[in-house]
Order: sequence, then structure tokens, then C-alpha cells
Amino acid sequence: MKGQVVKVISDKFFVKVADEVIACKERGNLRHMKTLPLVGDFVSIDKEKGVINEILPRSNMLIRPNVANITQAFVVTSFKNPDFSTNLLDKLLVQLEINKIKPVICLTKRDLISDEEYLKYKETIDYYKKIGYLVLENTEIKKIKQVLEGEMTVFTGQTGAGKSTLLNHLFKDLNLKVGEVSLALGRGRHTTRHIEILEKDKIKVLDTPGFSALSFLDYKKEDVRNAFIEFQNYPCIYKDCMHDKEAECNVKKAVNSGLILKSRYENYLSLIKEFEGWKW
Ligand SMILES: Nc1nc2c(ncn2[C@@H]2O[C@H](COP(=O)(O)OP(=O)(O)OP(=O)(O)O)[C@@H](O)[C@H]2O)c(=O)[nH]1
Ligand SMILES: [Mg+2]
Ligand SMILES: [Zn+2]
Repeated sequence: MKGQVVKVISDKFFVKVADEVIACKERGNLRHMKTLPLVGDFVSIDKEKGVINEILPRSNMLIRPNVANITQAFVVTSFKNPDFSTNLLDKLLVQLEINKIKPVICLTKRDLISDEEYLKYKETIDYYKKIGYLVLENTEIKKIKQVLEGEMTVFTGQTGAGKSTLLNHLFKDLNLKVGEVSLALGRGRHTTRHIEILEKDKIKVLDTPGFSALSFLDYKKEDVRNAFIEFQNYPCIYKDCMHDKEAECNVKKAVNSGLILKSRYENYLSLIKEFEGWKW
């Protein structure tokens, strides 16, 4: 019998088969495998014994949050409280591009900034739209529902950005716990603690605990470079140019002439720096 892992709590794996959720212990064949089932995994189970026998092949998996078979990610980004950060946004976009998960940028807390402040961010936001990302605000509920339909969407973003709040708006009967930002940020605590697939109509979403840091050492630096999708519009003479040191680099030229957003390039350089002194 096949189903999907919708929740993991300590050593219990909750598997949804049709309209039923069955609590399973992983056992049998899985004991010999290196990997445990993740939320999002399609598995075959023995319902009578309450065990998972097999994890079906994954289309992808993320490390943080630790989930599998995601088709789309909402990168929830607040204007304020916590402050808007292109650094975090770019890091998340890179992780998603590398894992071939479609990103949607979802902005929150516009109500906490003035129109004047918003203008400061507009150029940045328009840039992300220009290079091909869908950018929405958390108030556009109807549009958001359309974008979620038929996808397995993970909600990711900094702690306090408003992931659970938005999900509560989308699913009125959900009542996810929502936290005070000051407490969450100040103590490094997260309001959302475990990962669970929530399903309604044709929408499947995953609320996840926010994070404050991501590591990229699991990737190759060429993958990180390729994940900055707009760089490919400015091909360099050297096919393997890392766009950092070469003088005749077309990406650097595009940055200098304002075609590539400065913060994107700076975030790229700081990500590439993380690799220095590592492995190679
Ligand atoms: N003013 C305003 N407050 C918001 C908005 N969205 C969320 N909040 C508030 O922000 C705080 C944090 O929201 P949560 O939904 O718990 O944030 P989260 O992203 O789920 O945080 P973690 O679960 O810790 O990762 C709560 O007090 C919400 O009421 C918004 O659009 N405007
Ligand atoms: Mg939350
Ligand atoms: Zn270059």
C-alpha cells in the first residue's frame, strides 16, 4: 500500500493513504538503508504491521527544511520585523534553483512600512520580477491560492516572517501557532517546531520552522554560480568564469552598468567566499 509521509514526530512516521493517516514505525528493509523517510516521501507501507517497507525514489530533497518531493517554494520575506534582507532571499533562491524547485517570493508586513520606505525597496523587487521570479504579497490571497493549486509547496523564510500567519489566512480552520517576533528572534526560538504537510482541495503546503543561517558547503560553487539565473544573459569569454577575478568578465560589466542588481552580485560574491579554504 502506497502513501505519503505527512508528519514525523520522533520515531513515528504519519503516512497518508487516501483519506486516512496511519502512524508507522520505520522498520524492515529500511533499517539497512542510510536514509530515513522524510516528510514528503512517497512510501510503501504494511498497514497491518504499521511499518514502512520502502521509500520510493525522490524527485528532490531539501536539507533545511528536511523534506522531499517539493515542487514549489514560497520564500516568505518581510519588509520589516525582521528587516528585509536580500542576502537571505538570494541564499534561499540559490538553494531552490540548485534543487530545481520553483521559487515564489511572497512579501509580508507591507503595512509596517510607509509608502516612502516601500519606494526604497521597489527597485529591488522589480528586479526580481524582471529576471523571472513571481513576486506576490501576502494580502493577495486569491492569487496565492491559484499559485498553490496542484503543487507541493514548502513555506520557507526567516523566523517571524509570517509563514504560519499566511497559512492561517489561507486555511481558516488551521489555527497554526503564531509567534511574537521579538521573542522568536531574541531567543533564537521558533514558533513552528515540526514539519507537517497540510492538505486541502488541490493544495498541499508545508509550514516549516524559520531559520537564521544556511550553509552552502553541501553544494559546488559552480552550482551556486549557475543558480544566479540572470548571469547567463551575460556570457563571458571564459566558459568557466566565476565572475569574481577576471577583468574581462561580462557579468562584472553588467553589474557596473546597472544591468545586474548590485546586491545580487555582492551576495553572490559572499556566497562564493564561503567556499574559500574549503575542499579545494
Ligand atoms: N503587521 C503584520 N504582522 C504580521 C504579518 N504577517 C505576520 N505578522 C505577525 O508576525 C509575527 C510572526 O508571524 P508567524 O506567522 O508566527 O511567523 P513564522 O514565519 O511562522 O515564524 P516561525 O514559525 O518562527 O518560523 C506574528 O505576530 C504575526 O501576527 C503582516 O503581514 N503584517
Ligand atoms: Mg511559523
Ligand atoms: Zn565572468
